[in-house]
Amino acid sequence: MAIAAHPSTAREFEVVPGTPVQFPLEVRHQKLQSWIQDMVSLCKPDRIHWCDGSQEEYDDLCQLLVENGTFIRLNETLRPNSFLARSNPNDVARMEDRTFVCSLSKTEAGPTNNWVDPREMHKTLNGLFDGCMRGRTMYVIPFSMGPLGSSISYIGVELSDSAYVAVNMRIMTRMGSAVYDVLDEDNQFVPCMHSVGVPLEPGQTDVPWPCSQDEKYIVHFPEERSIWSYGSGYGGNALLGKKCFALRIASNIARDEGWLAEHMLIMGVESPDGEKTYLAAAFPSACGKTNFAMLVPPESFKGWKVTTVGDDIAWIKPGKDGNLHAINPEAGFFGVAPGTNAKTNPNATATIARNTIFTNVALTDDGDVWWEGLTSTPPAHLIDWQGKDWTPDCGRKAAHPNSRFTVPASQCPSIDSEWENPEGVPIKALIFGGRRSGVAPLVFQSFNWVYGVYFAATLGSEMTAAAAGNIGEVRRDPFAMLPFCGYHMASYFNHWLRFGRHIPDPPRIFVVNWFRKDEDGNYLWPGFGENMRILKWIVGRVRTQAAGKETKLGRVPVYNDIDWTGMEDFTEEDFNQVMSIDPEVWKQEILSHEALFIKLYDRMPKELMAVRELLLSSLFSYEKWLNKSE
Ligand code: TSX
Ligand code: MN
Repeated sequence: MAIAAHPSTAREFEVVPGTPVQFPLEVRHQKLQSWIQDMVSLCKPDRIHWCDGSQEEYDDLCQLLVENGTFIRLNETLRPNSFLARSNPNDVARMEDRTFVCSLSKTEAGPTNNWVDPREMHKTLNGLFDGCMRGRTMYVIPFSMGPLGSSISYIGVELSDSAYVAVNMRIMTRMGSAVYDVLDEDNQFVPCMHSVGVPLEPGQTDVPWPCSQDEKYIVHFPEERSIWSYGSGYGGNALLGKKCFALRIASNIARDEGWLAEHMLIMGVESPDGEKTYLAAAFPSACGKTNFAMLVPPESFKGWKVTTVGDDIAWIKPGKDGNLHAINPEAGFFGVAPGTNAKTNPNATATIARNTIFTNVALTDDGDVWWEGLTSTPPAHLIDWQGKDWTPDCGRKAAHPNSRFTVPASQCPSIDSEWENPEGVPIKALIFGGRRSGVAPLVFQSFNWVYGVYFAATLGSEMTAAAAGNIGEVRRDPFAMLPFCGYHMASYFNHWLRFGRHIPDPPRIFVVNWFRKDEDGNYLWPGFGENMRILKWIVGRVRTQAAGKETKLGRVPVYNDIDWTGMEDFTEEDFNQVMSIDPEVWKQEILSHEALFIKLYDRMPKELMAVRELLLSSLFSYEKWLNKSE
C-alpha cells in the first residue's frame, strides 16, 4: 500500500556529509543556493527542513515542540490552538551588551554600538558555528519583511536550528515558499544565520529550551547586510527579521536609499465624517506603545475610530505623490504580556484569544495563561514561568516581566483595512513620547522639522523596575532607536535632517508625555483611551491648523482646544498643571542634553547645536523678563 508523503516530512531531508545539498525546485537563486551549501557544510546539521509556510507545517512543528517539551498545549476551549513556552532563565530578553554592529570602521558604528573588527568577528563566528547544528535540524526560513512583492518590502532567509524560531517567524513575517518566487536572480536577500549553540551528541536527549550558557552573540555586518546570531533562542535575539533586520540592517539600507526604518507604531485616526489621518509614533520601552497603537476611544467619542497598522516598526518612504508612505514590515505582534488586560488594551486581549504562542507567562490550573496585571486578584495557584508552583504569597512574580505573546496581526479587531497595502499608508504626523514624571508637558507641536528632530534626538525616558539601571533615572533614547540604530547615531540624526529637506510637505512633529506626576507621585493624566482627546487635537492641527498657542518649546492646546466631553471633571487647573512648562526646569533639561551631544560630538549635525542654543536663549529671556516684572 502506498503511503502518502506527509506534507512536512516531505520537506525534511537527511544531510549526507560530503554530498551536495539537494535543493527543492523553488530554491533556484544561485547565491542563495551557494550560501545554504556553505552554511550546511559549516554547521553540519543532521537534517534540513525547507519551510513552506503552510498551516499543516505550522501545526506539525507545534506538535513536535509539544513532544520535545518546549511547548505546552493550552486548554483548547479557553485558548484554542495556543501554546506556552518556558525559556531557560538565562535567556529571557535581548542582550544589548552581546549585540554588535561590525562595520568596516569603528567610527561608522558610533559610540552607542558595540563594535568588533568584522574580520575578527567572522573568525570568532566561524569557530562557534562549526558543527553547532550536529544532531539537529536546520530550518530554512524564507521570509518577506513587508507585504509579498511590495516595492517597499525586503527578503530575508533565516537558517536556524530552532523549531520555536520557525513557528514564531511564520507569525511575525510573511514566511514560506512564495518568497522564492519574488526573489529574482538580480534580487538581494539578507542572509540571517541563527543557532542556539547546543549541538547534540548521538543519543543525547535535548532540553526544552536549548541555549548557550555563557556565549551569546547577536552580530550585524552592515556592509555585507548579513546577520549572525549565536547562543540565544529568545525574541529579538533569534527572530532575526525584527530588530536585527527591520531596524539595524534596514536603517543602513534606508540611509543609503533615502528612506526611514524606524522603531514606530503606525495608526489611523478616523473622524465621524470618515476622514482618516495616519500617523507614526516612537516611544522608548515601557511606555505602552502597543496599547497606544490599539487605543479604544472613550464612549463619548462617537464615530471616532483608531485603527492599527503596526505596533513596533515602520518603514517610511517618500512617494511620487509627495506623501510619505509607511508600511509595517511585520505580520504579527511580539508583545509584552504583563500589564495587558481588557481595560488597558481590549484589542490586544481579543487578539490573543487564540492562535497565540506565549513565552514565559504563568500557567493556570485549567490550562490557560496568567500574568501580573491580567486580573486584579491573582488565581490561588499557578505554575510560574520557571515551571514552579506559585501562590499569591510566595514572593515571586508568576510571569517574567519580559514575558511575551506572539500573534498574527490579522486577528486584531482594530487592524487597519490598509495594513497590507503594498503602497503603504500616507503619514501626516509623527509623535515622539517618553516617560517623564516632571519636565515634559502632556503634548506640544514642534515649530518645524528641525526642532522636531531635536526633541526626538534628545528623547528621554525614566527607568521603570522592568528596565536596567536605577529607577527614576532618565535614559536618553534618541528616536527610541538607541539599541536599534545600525550605524553612528549622529549620522542618523543627520539623515533625518537631510530627509526633511527633501520632502515638500514633511509630517508635523508632536511630543507627548502620558506620565507626568504631581509632587506626591500621582499621575496627572489618566492616559489610555483618554489619550484620544490629545490625538483629536493633533489630527485637527494636521488637517486644518486647529487652534493652539505658542510657547518656548512649540505650539500647545489651551484648555478649550481639547474635547472634554465625558471628562468634564478634569478642570482647566488640572490641564494647566499637566501642560506646565517651567523655564528653570527646562533650562536644566536642555543643559543635560550636552552629555549626549558630547558623546556623539564627532558627527553631531550643526543644526541641532543651533536649536539647542535657540531653546536656551529663549528660556533665559523668559526668566529675565519674569524677574524684571517682579
Ligand atoms: O500604555 C499606557 N498608556 C498608553 C495607552 C494608550 N500605559 C501603561 C504603560 C506601561 C506599559 C500608561 N500608564 C498610560 C498610557 O497612557 N498612562 C499610564 C500611567 C497611569 C496609570 C494608571 C492610571 C493613570 C495613569 N490610573 C489608574 O490606574 C486609575
Ligand atoms: Mn520595540
